Amino acid sequence: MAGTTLWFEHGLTAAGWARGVRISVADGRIARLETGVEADGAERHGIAVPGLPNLHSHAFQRAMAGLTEVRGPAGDSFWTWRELMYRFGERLGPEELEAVAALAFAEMLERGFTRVGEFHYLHHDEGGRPFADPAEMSARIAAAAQATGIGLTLLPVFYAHSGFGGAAPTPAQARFVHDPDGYGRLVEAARLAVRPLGDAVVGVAPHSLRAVTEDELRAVADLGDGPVHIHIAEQVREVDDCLAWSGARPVEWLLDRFGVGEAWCLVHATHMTAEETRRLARSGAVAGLCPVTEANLGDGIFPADAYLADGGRFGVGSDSNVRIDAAEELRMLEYSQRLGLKARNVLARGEGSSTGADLFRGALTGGARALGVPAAEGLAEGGPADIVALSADHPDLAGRSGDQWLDSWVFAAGGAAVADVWRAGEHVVQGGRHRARDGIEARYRQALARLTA
Ligand code: NGQ
Ligand code: ZN
Repeated sequence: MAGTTLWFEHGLTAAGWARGVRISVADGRIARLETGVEADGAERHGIAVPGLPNLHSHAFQRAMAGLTEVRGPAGDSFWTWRELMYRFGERLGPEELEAVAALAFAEMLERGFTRVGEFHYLHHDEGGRPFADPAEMSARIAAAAQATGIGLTLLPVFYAHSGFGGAAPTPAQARFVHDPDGYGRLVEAARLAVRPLGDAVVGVAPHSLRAVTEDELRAVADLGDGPVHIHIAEQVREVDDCLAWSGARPVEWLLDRFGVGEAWCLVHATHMTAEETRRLARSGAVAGLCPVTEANLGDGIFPADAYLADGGRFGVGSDSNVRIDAAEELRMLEYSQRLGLKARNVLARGEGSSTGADLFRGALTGGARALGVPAAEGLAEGGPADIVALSADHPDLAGRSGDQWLDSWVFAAGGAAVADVWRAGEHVVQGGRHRARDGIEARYRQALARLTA
């Protein structure tokens, strides 16, 4: 992409908002960023902001969006949803995974996300037998990332047990399971599989304290030099089971035994005491929040108010992909706090500060840390050319300026405000639509026809 030059009416740079922003792209990065300049023949666009990291996704679940909203025989919950999700996942082969992931990744780009942390655990074939290549399914995730252009932080999942204390996995979990040696081979193979992407990152992901023993967790956490992601305290039953097993709550248990720091991302640290909240905030780890999925699954409300007051870092993820929209995750995060606390502008950093803008900046830097890439609060020379252009013509953005653009994107316009997206300098979304959407959709429809036949 050498030679591409873009011009924006306004842009959020690392030094703040600027007018007349000209960006020269080389090798996927911002080689030069000038402000207060005329377009001078460069392509003209609206309001440029950095693309947001999506720190937690299970791409395959995109294909069951809307299919788990029928009431079952008694007490629908996260756990009854999980049974349906397992059943859906059982039929997905490599071709279906690639097709579904490509649609999910294209939609992430269309809605403002430019890098995804794919927490990937469908490793073995439909019968639970390992493929000849342990990274067969991981390679399909990589192929979907390549086809769409999204940045990939691949998080191969280690899964070995069905509950605390090393309980044997259930038959429905057969596709996920490794021993630590097999997992080591998977991570090696996954590193090879993502190499063609150029700027992919590979981390490690012990699934949850339910799925690993302490020794396994130590072995897995020691394996990588990248991010470590884990599901932690999403459900009240999970906290109760952990207490019954160990006498400690999940976050407490983890912080007591492991050197949880900047490399760690604790996904759905929903249920914490005030003390756990404070300790997690001070650890330097990132809380991985997935507000839309957490609402859909009835998880509970993360104590974001206290956590941010203690200096905690966070990012957002689309997780189950029942909806894919960066603005919507930030909006839902704030709205859950408003509903719980009966207050407004809960997560703004202070008086006079914009809630949408503060959430955006927080999720930008926290998300980057969680996905193992450098973080900045705006577009900057040397940074990746991962750029989202909001439409200056969208009526919800009319008459706005500065942080009001972010507030109006997050709380009013939502995803429809995203006009163009560049990822590593490639113009992947044009006029709100991924450039390969037609082919990706056709392949997705064929996969869905097979899955639902
Ligand atoms: C997952 N999803 O791995 O897809 C999980 C459900 C579990 C969320 N936690 C399975 N949202 O946690 O056991
Ligand atoms: Zn998850």
